[in-house]
Amino acid sequence: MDKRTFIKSSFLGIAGVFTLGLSSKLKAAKSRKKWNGEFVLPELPYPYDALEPFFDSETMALHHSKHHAAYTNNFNAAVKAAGLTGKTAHEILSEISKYPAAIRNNGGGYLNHKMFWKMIAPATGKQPSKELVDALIRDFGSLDAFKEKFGAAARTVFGSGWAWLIVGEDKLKITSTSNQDSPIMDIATEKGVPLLCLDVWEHAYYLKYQNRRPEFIDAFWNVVNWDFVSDRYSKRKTTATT
Ligand code: MN3
Repeated sequence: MDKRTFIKSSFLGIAGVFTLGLSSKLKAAKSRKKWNGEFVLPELPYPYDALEPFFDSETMALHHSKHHAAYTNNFNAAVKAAGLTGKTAHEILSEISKYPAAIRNNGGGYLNHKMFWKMIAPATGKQPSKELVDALIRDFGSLDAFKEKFGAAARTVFGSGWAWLIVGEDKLKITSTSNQDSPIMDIATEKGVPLLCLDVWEHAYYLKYQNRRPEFIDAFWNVVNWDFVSDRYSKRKTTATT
């Protein structure tokens, strides 16, 4: 082998190794797309201070990085212990009557917060779509009457829980749940597809609003992500799959 051929073949050898390395990396990336059954704390679609002054930065940071993170970790542990790995959160919650309390509480906490973060967003002053407004007028009388009724449901949750706007079988409904229960659970008295929810656990508002839950509920209307909620209504989406 002369010097030139040697250099050429060495170069091809290096290029070959490089190409092989790249293609195995691509294969690995493709195989990663298959879900491994582990629930992951979702990133917030906005910074912690983006909902100021309505929802304060410190509450948002603790609520997401501590509370929601704990529900997520505990849900993973409970799912593993019960041998349910591979089922989606929606699948598990829709047959929650079969499972232990740790799955009900932490699975609800995991999925409720995952929905909640998407249903709120930095204030834009936007309103619901015409299609959704028409449905709210049909079922509650007016947009203001809907807000009043939803607010009343949120104010009157005794202790910890959530207020919900759901798509029921034939119309929109307002309901509330205790603890981390949700309208997608088979044990719910009012079942339906959630369009909008509000967390009224004290951890959601106490740092800024202390015992003034009604003020927190009033502030909530400024940060409702009506684009997302209207889109959910137009597609009648079921809840997130994981
Ligand atoms: Mn919470």
